[in-house]
Amino acid sequence: MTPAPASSWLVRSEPVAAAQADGRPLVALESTLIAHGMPYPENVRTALEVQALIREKGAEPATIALMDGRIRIGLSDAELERLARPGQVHKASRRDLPFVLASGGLGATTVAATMICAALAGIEVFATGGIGGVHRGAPETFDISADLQELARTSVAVVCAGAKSVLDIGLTLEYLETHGVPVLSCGQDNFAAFYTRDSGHRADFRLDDEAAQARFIRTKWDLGLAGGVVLSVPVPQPAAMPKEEIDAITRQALAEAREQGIAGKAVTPFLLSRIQALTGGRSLATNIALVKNNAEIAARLALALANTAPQGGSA
Ligand code: PSU
Ligand code: MN
Repeated sequence: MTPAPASSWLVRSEPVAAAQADGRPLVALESTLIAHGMPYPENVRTALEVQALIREKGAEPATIALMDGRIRIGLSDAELERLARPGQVHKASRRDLPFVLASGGLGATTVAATMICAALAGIEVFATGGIGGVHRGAPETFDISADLQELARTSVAVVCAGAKSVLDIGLTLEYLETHGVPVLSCGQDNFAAFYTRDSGHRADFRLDDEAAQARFIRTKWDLGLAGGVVLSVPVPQPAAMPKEEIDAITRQALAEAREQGIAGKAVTPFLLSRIQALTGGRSLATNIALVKNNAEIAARLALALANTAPQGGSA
């Protein structure tokens, strides 16, 4: 049997379909950070605010999730609410996509799965909070997020506040280098560390303005170098957390995860919620601030990319 085209699994919301028909730039948004990264109701409030910020900048937001056996590109407010309420929502990465779609369940897409769906829908730019990465202790646990392999193969630019310090950021950057994924930084030389601005590791290339970022990305894809690009944006200064405090809390959350035998895809949501509890909600405020900031930068990049024709070398 001839398989159905992958695009037949997609259902676009009306605003997304209209934006694509008019050739307006889009920014994809993930849903795992809504369903598994933040508590209700801050999660749905943030998701709505992020969408509004992208619209203000002249791009169209496309929040991606799995519903009723279809990949949904763009959600109504009621659908966002459904995803955000505590309940049975699958955390869906590349591995989980067929299960959630075939069973018709409700699925929140990770960075990896959102990249897959965005690429299928023809969306080049995606804004999130932080990417998954190589976990501390990975040499024993083999816990390396599928986000990194996805960045190696799927051509979407991912705007993020770096990777959380619960991860081994040095090894995460090594892994990305091995797989040919460029890490751009905006506004500073170093890769960001999510709750704090500076991971202590240099990004590969610093490109502060969106026209330069767009030229870089267009050149990569024009060359046939498939795969993603990471654009690291540090959390705005007033919202950043003190490094010593977040480091101590991270160590405690990691120890609790180990003691309780948390493994597999439960690790990241567990650590996030423990850090939120241990900081008395202050890490949540930081998380919200950085996601909003990333959305604005992503909207600017989407507009710039839409105006960046294929580069070509000089003859
Ligand atoms: N980082 C965050 N918040 C999140 C996540 C990452 O700051 O909610 C989510 C993203 O969806 C990311 C996923 O793709 O966690 C990574 O999970 P894992 O480590 O299981 O691949
Ligand atoms: Mn993992």
